[in-house]
Amino acid sequence: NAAETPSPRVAVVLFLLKDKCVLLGRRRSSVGNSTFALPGGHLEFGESFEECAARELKEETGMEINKTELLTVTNNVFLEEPKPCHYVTVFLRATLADPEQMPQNLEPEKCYGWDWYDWDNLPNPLFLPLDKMVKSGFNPFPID
Ligand code: 8DG
Ligand code: MG
Ligand code: MG
Repeated sequence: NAAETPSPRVAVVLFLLKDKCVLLGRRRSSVGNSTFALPGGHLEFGESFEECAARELKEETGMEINKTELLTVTNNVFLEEPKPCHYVTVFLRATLADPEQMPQNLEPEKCYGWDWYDWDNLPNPLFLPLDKMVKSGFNPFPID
């Protein structure tokens, strides 16, 4: 029954890099509630990945980005959640347009708050798609 069969959706999420840190927020959601996750959300019709990342970061934190680059894509199936869902998740990285900008929690119904976390000392628990990447040895920082 097509009306009851859910479809995979595209999500775009952002490693916002600042020195050795990334921006994470603790989710308030039926999917991954209370876990630490990247800023991001659903790709809208007609949008580029870069536009989506910039829009979601602005909506969620008020901040603006520079130098957005595509990193990788993962397939994330959440069958155990109250509302089963499937995301093709596109990961980008960027830096702040103004390094002095501070994150505001502009969607407090979806997030307990944003903060910078040292990549070598990430908080727990991480949202499962991010946790899998970290455990596989993925590193979002450019090699210099
Ligand atoms: P929107 O209505 O603003 O478009 O969406 P949102 O409310 O911001 O959605 P979201 O849950 O933040 O992101 C959409 C999906 O993206 C989420 O349900 C699962 C997937 N996703 C991952 N990894 C991550 C991640 O690290 N952070 C976020 N925010 N979403 C992620 O697979
Ligand atoms: Mg959003
Ligand atoms: Mg979001």
